[in-house]
Amino acid sequence: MSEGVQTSPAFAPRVFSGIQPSGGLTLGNYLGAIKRFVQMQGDAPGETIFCMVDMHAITVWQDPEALRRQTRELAAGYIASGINPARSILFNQSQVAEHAQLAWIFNCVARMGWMKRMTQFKDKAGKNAENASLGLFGYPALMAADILIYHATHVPVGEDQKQHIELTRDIAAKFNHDYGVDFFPMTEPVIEGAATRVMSLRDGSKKMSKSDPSDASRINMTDDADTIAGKIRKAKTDPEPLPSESAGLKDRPEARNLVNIYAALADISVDQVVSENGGQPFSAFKPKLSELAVEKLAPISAEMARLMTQPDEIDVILRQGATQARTIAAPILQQTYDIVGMVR
Ligand code: AQP
Repeated sequence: MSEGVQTSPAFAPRVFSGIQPSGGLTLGNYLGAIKRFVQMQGDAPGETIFCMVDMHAITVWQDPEALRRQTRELAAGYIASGINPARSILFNQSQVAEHAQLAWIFNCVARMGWMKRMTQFKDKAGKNAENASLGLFGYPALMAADILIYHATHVPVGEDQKQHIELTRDIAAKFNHDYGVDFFPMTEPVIEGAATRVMSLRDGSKKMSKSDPSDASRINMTDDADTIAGKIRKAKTDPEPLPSESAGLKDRPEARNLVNIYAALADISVDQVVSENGGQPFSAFKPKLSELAVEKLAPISAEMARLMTQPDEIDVILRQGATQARTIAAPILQQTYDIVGMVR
């Protein structure tokens, strides 16, 4: 079991997480999410459920053909990284209608003021919030439904999703309170490791993101060795050599980011990275980081490419996963409807 996972006595432990097929997978998604999903698949005592959240992706414009390709490529990324459809439930969100059905109930539980405080909405809507989709505003209610339709107790995520998990708990608590039940669990976020917030290679104050207009800001899981090496060579740093202690990374966001990435890829601590490389200039550290990144990512991207030659097989896996997911989700939705007072 992963370090941060403590089970609630009232609810059986169950892990859920999702990723948007809103672009190609990045190193941030891999280190902050998928790599840890794979660890939890091996360690967690209950079911592990992983999703391609295509309904979240369309909260901003997605070209239909690109969305289909990105959904299959994300499934290939999960499988190539080690998610085994025989051990975890793997599917795309739109095939399990219960997510959207529970989201409607939660739209009626959550308050406008809660949504207005969400930093992801403010970041994504930018200055033109009036023109953002209603779906983007309601994104956290759908995310709460993704989690709670399985009574998931633990959600591994990157740091950026912490606020949304807190909102999920607020929605669960208000639903339980309003209807006088103890029906939805207080889900725990699991935010662990050296790379819970991988930053842009061009700007240490911005998160590495699939939708960043600059391709140089991120490492894509499909990048080849030369592209990875080129992006790391050009990654922004400062002129100082690496410190010998992790405290020396304070106020050096770009340096800290590269060290964190190294630690997460090598499965060692940040302290170990700096103690082994302290005093070196970045011109010496960057080639080491490139070599490590290529060693870890090349087998995954080769397997993704192989899986993408068989899209029909990916679709079969997703349909089977959706059927399994529905066996858990459908009774929970029916019980929710009963609690709310819907006649059936
Ligand atoms: N830079 C990151 N560092 C660590 N974890 C990250 N995650 C995303 N970026 C980083 C984690 O990946 C999971 C899936 O994220 P998502 O696709 O649902 O949405 P996101 O967080 O908005 O990711 P992107 O890449 O920034 O997508 P776009 O550009 O479409 O918005 C989550 O667990 C997230 O924490």
